[in-house]
Amino acid sequence: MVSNSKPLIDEKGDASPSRGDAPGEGRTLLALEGMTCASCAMRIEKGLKKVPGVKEASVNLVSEQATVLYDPAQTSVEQMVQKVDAVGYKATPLIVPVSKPVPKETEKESHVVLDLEGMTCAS
Ligand SMILES: [Cu+2]
Repeated sequence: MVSNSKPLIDEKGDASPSRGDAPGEGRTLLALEGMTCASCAMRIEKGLKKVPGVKEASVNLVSEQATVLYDPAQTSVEQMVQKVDAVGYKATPLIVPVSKPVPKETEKESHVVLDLEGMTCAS
């Protein structure tokens, strides 16, 4: 029953970075590039709000960041990034979902990539 044909993205958001939110809600922060004025910010904000599953989006022109509240069962950060791209800007997720695709090739390399989970702050 899922309209999304890509099965790989993320598990249902149970590991949402923000505790205390209602179940089925995810929050993400996107770093934005290419905005020059308030109407750029508006355009991105409108675009994000059109993504099915996005409940709330707010774009900060000064910090060049977008805060998005969404339903992880309906959408993913990938789709938000693609939407921002579609309206002509660049977005980079600052809070990456737990299951980021790690290329298998790294296993053959001599160094090890540690996938750290559960971190909430810098200390
Ligand atoms: Cu503009």
